[in-house]
Amino acid sequence: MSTPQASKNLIFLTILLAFILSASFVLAAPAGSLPGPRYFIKTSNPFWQKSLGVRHIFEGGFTSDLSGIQVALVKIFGLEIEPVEELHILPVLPEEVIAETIEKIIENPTAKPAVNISARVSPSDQTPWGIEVIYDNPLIASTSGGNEINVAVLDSGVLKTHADLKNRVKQCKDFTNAKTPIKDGICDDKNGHGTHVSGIILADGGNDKLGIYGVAPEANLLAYKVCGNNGSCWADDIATALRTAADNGSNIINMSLGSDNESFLIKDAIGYVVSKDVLIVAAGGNDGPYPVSIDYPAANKLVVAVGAVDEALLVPDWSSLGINSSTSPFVVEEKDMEFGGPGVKVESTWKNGAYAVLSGTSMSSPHVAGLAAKFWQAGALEGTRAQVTRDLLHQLAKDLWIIGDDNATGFGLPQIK
Ligand SMILES: [Ca+2]
Ligand SMILES: [Ca+2]
Ligand SMILES: [Ca+2]
Repeated sequence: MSTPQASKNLIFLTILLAFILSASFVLAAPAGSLPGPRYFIKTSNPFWQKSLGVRHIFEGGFTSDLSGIQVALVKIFGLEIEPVEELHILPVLPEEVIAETIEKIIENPTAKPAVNISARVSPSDQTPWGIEVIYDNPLIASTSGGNEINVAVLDSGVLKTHADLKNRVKQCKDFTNAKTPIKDGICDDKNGHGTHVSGIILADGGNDKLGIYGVAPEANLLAYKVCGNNGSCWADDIATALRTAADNGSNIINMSLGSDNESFLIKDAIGYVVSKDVLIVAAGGNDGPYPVSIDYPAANKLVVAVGAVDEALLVPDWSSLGINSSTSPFVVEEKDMEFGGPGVKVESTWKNGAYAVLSGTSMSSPHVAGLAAKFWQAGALEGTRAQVTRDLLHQLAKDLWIIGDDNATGFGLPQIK
């Protein structure tokens, strides 16, 4: 039984607690510094949402950046919390490739966004080797396809003004801003990774046709920045970007990012996205050559996982491995690698308006995503296009590595025949 005095005390304590919680939130997030660590708080009570601050609301709870004091207080009050998974973009940069990238940037002292024709820098190859093998044509001069297909790239953003991308950008959103969980019209890429990945999918050579070509140069780019400039990405921001991409008409989503552990927030979002007939393609990971080194979200069976191959179509040591050899062959299951794609010394668009050569499964995934855009079955029955496209990619795969469905390249390298 509570006496009037007891309830007065309770009200006082509640106000005091709210004050401490919000004060510690302010202290925990000084201007200019990255907040975090981030937690999922398992309650939908508005009091806690208000006191701790809401990043994103999900079923059964919400996320927030909590200070040590807040974590301690929340635990005293018996709330269940768990850390939000942190993922990373996945380029591998062997020494020789770093040298090549730096050299390329030094080579181009006008290393600024190419805003006019005089600042134009040419790629070393307009149709790099990855494009040649995907098109199965070593003499190809330009690419085509992807008209009216929307490809969302969840990455470090994009250089919207790059000559080979500026006509492709349809949407640009930032999910990493500390204060505003979704910012429209902003997707600056200070890392470069997202610009590189986007170019592999849909660079269109630019108005002057002197630039580089991606796999499907008529596709539209939805550039969703989910990773900070240091390359790390919070799972709740990714989950929100996935749902936003599906709700904004994406047909295909590329995620050249991953982590060893599965995030339940991303897993739930993938289920939603796939129910909207969207195909998700992701980098298999650069943690090889050990068994089960495949990363999530690629390891999710609803997601197309892509490992790396080099120009000789051999698998580099660092490309992650799935468990295909111990599951049913040519049936995609959890932790299976699904394809091998060009991922060693891949040239593409860069954050300075020029071009860079990078290696990693981050580069393999967009080759397959671009091919999916090219093959997207616009005429197929509503609700089945993603699966029809995925099946077609399986049928067009050229067997690589160990004969049959293998841990490094799954069905093989999908090619245009
Ligand atoms: Ca998978
Ligand atoms: Ca299998
Ligand atoms: Ca094989």
